[in-house]
Amino acid sequence: MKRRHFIKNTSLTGVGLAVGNSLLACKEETSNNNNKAIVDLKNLPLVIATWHVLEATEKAMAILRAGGNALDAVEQGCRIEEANEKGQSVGKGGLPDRDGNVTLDACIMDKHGNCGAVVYLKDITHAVSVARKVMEDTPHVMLAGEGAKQFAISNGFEPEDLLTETSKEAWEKWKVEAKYKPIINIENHDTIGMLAIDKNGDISGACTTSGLAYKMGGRVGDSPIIGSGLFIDNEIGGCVATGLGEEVVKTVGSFLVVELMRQGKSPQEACEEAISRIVNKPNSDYKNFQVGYIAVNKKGETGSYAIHQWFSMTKFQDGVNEQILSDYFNKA
Ligand code: SD4
Repeated sequence: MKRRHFIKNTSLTGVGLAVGNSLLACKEETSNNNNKAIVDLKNLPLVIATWHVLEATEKAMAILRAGGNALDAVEQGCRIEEANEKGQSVGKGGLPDRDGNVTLDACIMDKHGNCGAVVYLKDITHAVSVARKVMEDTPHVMLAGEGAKQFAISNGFEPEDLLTETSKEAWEKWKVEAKYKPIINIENHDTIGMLAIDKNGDISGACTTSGLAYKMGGRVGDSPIIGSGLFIDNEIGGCVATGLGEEVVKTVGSFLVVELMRQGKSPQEACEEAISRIVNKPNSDYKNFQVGYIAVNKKGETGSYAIHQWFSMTKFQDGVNEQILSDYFNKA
């Protein structure tokens, strides 16, 4: 059940270009099981993303401010980091697997609950856009490997070598000892998960990554798995994850956060509870890996939480685009 009330606010007329204001102040009541949210759309649009990605959120906000929808915003925002060769965890310039192959995972989800994903995609920079094509132009939700690549090429994506000189050098250095050990906040940095709410109050999200550096050939993480790396429920909110994907998958992290918000938790409380499910497992090895979540609810409230220090969220709302350091569990 969903009811909408549009209240014309004449005092805002004429300042429609001002950041954070909309010509119509709009209230929306959503009700779903136990949760009821009164949405005040004057705080919108907003965009949040994992880590320090000010250019990506800037791009997404430009689309939202121009009246674009949340789906276009998250896709275009993620593409900024995919094209950024300096980011070694996403798109072009991503660190390779043990055999020197850069393989990408990405997914996207819209306000209707539609989703698309690609896994183990080689030679195509904009994995998030291929994921969107899977969602919109195929009867499937996920394409893998060679099939995903051929689908991308047949849709006009140009194949290119994603392994840059810098990432190749790092891999060659790694091969000397060839020890696989995820390093907290280092090899995870820059994987991008993004959530946006547009001026209509509709939510979309996307997630794109080259996955963990020096992973086994064929390994797929949480990022392209709907419910783990990303989940959107337009009645409730959205969540994206970053960090050691295996641990996120084991707790179906992003779906868990959204369901906790449905039960009435704030985005911050929901992210904290999802992290506690990981660290409180018997024999959890959490001291040796990082997981971080960011979340937004239908009211435009946000939260972020991680196991370890130095995880951050980039948030663009009310004209302010800023990096916000997350609170974290491991304070010992
Ligand atoms: C993965 N979760 O492949 C990804 C990596 C990541 O920030 O998010 N890094 O496990």
